[in-house]
Amino acid sequence: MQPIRFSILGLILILFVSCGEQAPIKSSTTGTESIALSALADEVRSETLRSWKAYKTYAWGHDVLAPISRTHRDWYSEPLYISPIDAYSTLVLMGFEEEASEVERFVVDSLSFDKDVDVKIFEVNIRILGGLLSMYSHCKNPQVLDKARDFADRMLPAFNTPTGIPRYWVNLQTGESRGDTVNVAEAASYTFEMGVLSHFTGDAKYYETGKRATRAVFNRRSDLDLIGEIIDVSSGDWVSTQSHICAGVDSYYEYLLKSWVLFQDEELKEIWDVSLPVIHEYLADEYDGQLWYGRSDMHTGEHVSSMVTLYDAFFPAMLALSGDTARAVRLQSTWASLWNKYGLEPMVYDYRTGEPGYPVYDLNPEIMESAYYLSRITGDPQFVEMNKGFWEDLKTHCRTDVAFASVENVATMEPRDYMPTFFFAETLKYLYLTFSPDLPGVHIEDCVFTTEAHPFEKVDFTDFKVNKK
Ligand code: DMJ
Repeated sequence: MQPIRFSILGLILILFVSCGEQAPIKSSTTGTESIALSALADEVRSETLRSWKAYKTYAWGHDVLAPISRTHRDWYSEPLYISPIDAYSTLVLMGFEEEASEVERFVVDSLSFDKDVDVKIFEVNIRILGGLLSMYSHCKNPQVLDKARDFADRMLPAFNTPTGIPRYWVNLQTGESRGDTVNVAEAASYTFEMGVLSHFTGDAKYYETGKRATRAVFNRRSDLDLIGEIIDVSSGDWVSTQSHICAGVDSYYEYLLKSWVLFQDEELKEIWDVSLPVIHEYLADEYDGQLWYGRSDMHTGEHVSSMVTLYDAFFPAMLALSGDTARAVRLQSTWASLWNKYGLEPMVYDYRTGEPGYPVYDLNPEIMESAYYLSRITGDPQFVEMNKGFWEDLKTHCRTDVAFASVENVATMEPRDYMPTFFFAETLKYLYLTFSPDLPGVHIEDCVFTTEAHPFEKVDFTDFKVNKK
């Protein structure tokens, strides 16, 4: 049982430190309902502006707003301006062009990545590189693309390992990297941002780097076609052989599918097609009348743990995007029942004991993201209703005088003095999109969203040619 203990400890540490073919969209809103929906969209929009103003008042120039003490936090010894870069695409989508332009000007005029700080390669890829690329795709300012390329070039030395899987940390100034043990999400969630950068710059090296890391993980799958959880970037040996779709693995699967949808790269589709059936065969767990995805050993396929994370609620969206609406609907109902048990979700939960493993709720988006995808793909109003309910709960338990705050414990709703950057990037965006069904050009039929919800229009990638099979 040793590997299981290690994995759960690893998971808690991770949490602390921090279109396939789609069914046509069915519209089922009546006139009155659409007025009610647009009122909700307006409310989300004005709450976003209120939170943005709080960020600007109390945390401008820094990474994150601390919404209760009304001050700021930085991830490292020097700020990298993570909240505004992450918020930009949401500000644009909601029509806050002036606020977005201010971020763009700051990025171009005042932000330098020439800083002697070690950054977490996974986190900065999805938030900073992804944010800058979506900024460029909107504003088309070549200086923004230069910033994105400069940032990616500072990330690349981390991938200089025998396996091609990046080390955990890289120093933005010296390129020195460290941390030989990474989880699968940290190992291989780079094809999307790196592919976009290759497409925009015409330089294939970025996408090739991302794909090499993805192949390195897939090529180390077991005879059952399962992958593990934690890997050594030098030896390529599995450090934890626990297989799951939870935090620490999630975006690896997400990027197989989404990179295929955006770039039409057959190789990624083939990896997804090998991976998905064994997820259903070995990880799916029918328990107490509900569908869960638990944890199994990658070599034996035996179930080893029923500890799940709220991040796993990204999976209904992926199932729906890949065409498996029936499973997506069932799984979403499992997650909704967990949310409704508390009124928010605990970050870690054991579905067999019914106890939280880690009771924090960090304003995470995944359950709302999946409700949004299902609302688009099925047209069933129950998913809009779901997001209405989640939004009500967020306002009840997380809204503060100036913005929104995470919660230390979903049983007590004790607030936590932190508003993560993905609250701007993802949570508010998916709610707004759910309540704005008629907004043109920004929904999943037209865009593919990164794991941090930065949108890229499919039409811009129809001539993607880099390193496709
Ligand atoms: C986001 O930062 C990304 O979606 C990441 O891939 C996992 N989930 C968090 C928010 O919960």
